[in-house]
Order: sequence, then structure tokens, then C-alpha cells
Amino acid sequence: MALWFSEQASDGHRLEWKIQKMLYSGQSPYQTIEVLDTEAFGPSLVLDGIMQTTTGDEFIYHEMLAWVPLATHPHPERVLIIGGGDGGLARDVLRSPDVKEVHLVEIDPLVVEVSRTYLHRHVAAFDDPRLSLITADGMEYLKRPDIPAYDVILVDSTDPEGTGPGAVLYTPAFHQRVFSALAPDGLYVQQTGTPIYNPEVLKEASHSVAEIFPLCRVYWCSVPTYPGGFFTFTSGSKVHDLARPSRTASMPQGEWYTPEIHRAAFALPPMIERLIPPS
Ligand code: AAT
Repeated sequence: MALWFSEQASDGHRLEWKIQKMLYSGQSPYQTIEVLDTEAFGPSLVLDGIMQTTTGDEFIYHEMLAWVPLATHPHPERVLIIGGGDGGLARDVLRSPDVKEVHLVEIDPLVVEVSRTYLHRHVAAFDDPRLSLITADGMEYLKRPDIPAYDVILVDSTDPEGTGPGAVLYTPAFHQRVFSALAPDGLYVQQTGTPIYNPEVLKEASHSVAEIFPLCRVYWCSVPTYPGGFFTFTSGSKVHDLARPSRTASMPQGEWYTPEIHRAAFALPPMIERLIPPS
């Protein structure tokens, strides 16, 4: 009989994945970690029972989280990633021109180790000399007195619901720390989930970011892996408007991102506009 992994999207809706093989199962101090070889999308990382990234559709999320801000900032040389221990986001950040240095702050070294073993499509960045891996909680890292000013800060974290370590990254106190750690024309993006089922994550994060940053914009892409499909990112910027990018043509050739997709990503349905602050 076939084995299926099931994730509850809401009380009356769930997503199921046909599993070819359980590749890894373990427990870190922060979360349960599984790698499942799915029939649809290949090796995939599951944390605390929630599908985080798959080999088959990871490019949509990672290209959009990396390249929308990097095409907007005129000279993004130093980038901070919080979370993202699978390496997929760092890989795409390092594919962008101008990026000289990436600091990846991941709380859970076991996610990095397991990803390096099983998620071959994700992990090339760990061998790139421009990447520094720092094992720390993102909030605690930003409290360090000696950190440099970043051009771009990206949060690629687990969702804030539940008991996982991601919740702190959605608080106004964290957004204030991000603002302080950015250069005078720096910009910030964080994943804010699928508002079809979890509208409060986008609502609360976007209002918090808009209180602190002069510009707050929300954009989206479509990710089959995440329940609801319609997946959002919330950005805060000091100067540059992510909806009016200056360098889209210099981004690498991807599988999802294009200059037109970049601009189209800021067109939002009324049900989303109603949740977020006016821009
Ligand atoms: N690249 C897509 C994968 C993820 S996993 C998110 C990572 O964030 C995990 O490895 C987790 O350990 C790390 N993380 C969570 N909280 C913190 C924290 N406070 N500081 C540093 N790292 C943290 C994201 C998928 C998005 C899923 C959408 N549903």
C-alpha cells in the first residue's frame, strides 16, 4: 500500500503527498525534521509536520524572495538571510550580480546538515566562499553590537503559528531590529504565508512593518506546495520602492522570475488589499 504524508491546511482541507521513501527522520532541540522523497516533487523537507521546501517547486519561492529585492536595490552587496538552512535562498541570492557577501543565520544546524545530505538542488551555496554560516536565533543575532550594516535582509523562516522558533521573527520588536541593522537605503523582505488560510500572519506582519518602514509593499507568487497556493511576501524599505525596480533586466535567467513577473507580483486581489495597510 502506498504511503502518504498529509498536512492539514484548515479543518476541512488537507494536502497529501505520495511518498516513495522516508529519507530521514530526526529531532533537534528546535523541531522534528523529516526528509521525504515525494513522487510529485522529489526530496522534500518537513519541519514539525509542515512541508517547507521541495526539490520540484522550490525555485518559485526562492527566486521571488531573492530577486524581487535584489532587482530593486541599486547595489546590493551585503545580504543577511535569517532562516533558510536548506540553502535554496542563499543559492539564488548568490546568483544575483553585485552580491559580495551573504551571512546566513540559521538557528538549527541539523537542518543544514540534513539538507546538505538530501536536498542536492538546494545546497551549492554552502561551498561558496562568499557565504558565512552563523548558527544563531535571528533575533539574538540582530542584538549583537558588532554586526555590519546590511543592504538587504531576508527572512526565510518557518511560519509563526505554533510552537516553532519562527514566531519571534514576526514581532514589531524584531522589525525594529531589522530596521536598525539595515543601511540607510536598505530593504527587507519576509515570507508571510498563504493568506487564504492564515490571513492574520500577513495582516499583523504588514501592519508592523508599515509602522516602522517608510515603504511597505506586499507581493505574491503561486506555490503548489504551500496550502492555499497564493503565497505572500511582505517588504519594508527605507528608500527604494520594490514595485518600481531599477535593475530587473540584470537578474539571472530563472525558471519563474522575469521583469514582467516582478511587476505583476504587486497586483493584489481586493481580499488581500483589505488585510494590509494602504501603500
Ligand atoms: N527555504 C525554505 C525553507 C524554510 S525552512 C525555515 C528555516 O528557518 C528552518 O530551517 C528553521 O530552523 C529556521 N528558523 C526558524 N526560526 C528561526 C529563528 N528564530 N532564527 C533563525 N532561523 C530560524 C521556510 C519555508 C517557508 C514555509 C512557508 N509555509
